[in-house]
Amino acid sequence: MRSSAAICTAAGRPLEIAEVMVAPPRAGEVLVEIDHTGLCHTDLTALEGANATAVYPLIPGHEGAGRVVETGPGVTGLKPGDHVIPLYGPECGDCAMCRSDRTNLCWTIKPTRDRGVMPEGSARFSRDGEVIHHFMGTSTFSRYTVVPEIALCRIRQDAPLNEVCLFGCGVTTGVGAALSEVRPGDRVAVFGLGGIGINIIQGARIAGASQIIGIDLSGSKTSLAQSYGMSHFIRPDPAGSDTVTEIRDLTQGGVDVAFECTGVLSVMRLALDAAVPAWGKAVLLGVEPPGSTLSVPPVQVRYGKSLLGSYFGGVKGRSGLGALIDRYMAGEIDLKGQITHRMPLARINEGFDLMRAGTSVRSVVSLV
Ligand code: CXF
Ligand code: ZN
Repeated sequence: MRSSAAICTAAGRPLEIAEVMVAPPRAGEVLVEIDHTGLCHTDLTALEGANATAVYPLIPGHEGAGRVVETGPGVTGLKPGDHVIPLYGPECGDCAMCRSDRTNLCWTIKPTRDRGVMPEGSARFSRDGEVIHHFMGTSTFSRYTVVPEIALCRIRQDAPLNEVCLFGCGVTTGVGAALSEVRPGDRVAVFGLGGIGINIIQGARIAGASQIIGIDLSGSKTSLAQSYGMSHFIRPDPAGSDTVTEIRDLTQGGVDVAFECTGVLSVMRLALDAAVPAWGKAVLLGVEPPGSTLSVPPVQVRYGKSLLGSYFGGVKGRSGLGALIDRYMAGEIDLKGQITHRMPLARINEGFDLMRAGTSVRSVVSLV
């Protein structure tokens, strides 16, 4: 079938809005009509040639919500009309990772996903006979996309697709990480107040943190961060200020949990240093430049600090996302405040301009 889509033809080019052909779903696959999609910084890495899994030309997008149009042979858990969120991290349900409660990762289809094709080995998108690759297994910048059944979470029908698309990445990543790492009364630091950082603040408040310190070089997100629960803000002055000392002074010695959402190695080290001795945790979310290594004083770890990471908020995509969406529907999680811009697919490049300029938190694009 025909579908309008935003295509990234090569690194460094603006997205091309064009019609593509979408082939029918094969075994275990599902054709989904995307209703709305958010724009995430990881999509920008594909546009800029900084994503190792980007195979050009490709259709980006991984923060969408839509409805099932058609199921391929062997699909048993979904039917046309079901509302779904595509998952860049699938849940097959029977690999060692899925069977373990220690991780939410599932690598069953990672090799093909990271080559821009379906698990069977080929792409469903084409234009004038040329193959167009998938991105992150989701390609939500196409009105119609094909996704493996194991990478789709069925959601309640009353959840508004033009908002809950954010659970496809940013909200789940941030709120989920905070809910799994923060205990009531904890003092928390969040380095980087972008789309992930502000959702960590929101999650830390829900988890009952007593103090939430936000740290960012720009002051543009402070009022949103405050409305989500930030109690203190530090804007480091690159020439001189000592952020770690400031955090220790505010917290009588350090935070229980420090979240790193910038991907800058020196900030990762600050997060570990800002964690309280003996039990403080530094949780890494930001993506480092390829091949980087981090240097840490082992004594901090020997005396009890931990350095850990978080992926998709620790949420198992198909079995765990529904509970988080229920908390949104119950009014516990806010989405509206972070949707700073809305636009149709035809204007998606403006959304990325806003992201580059740091003016937006989340832009949501309508495909219908
Ligand atoms: C992201 C989530 C935020 C941290 C970097 C990886 N995943 C998808 O965009
Ligand atoms: Zn993302």
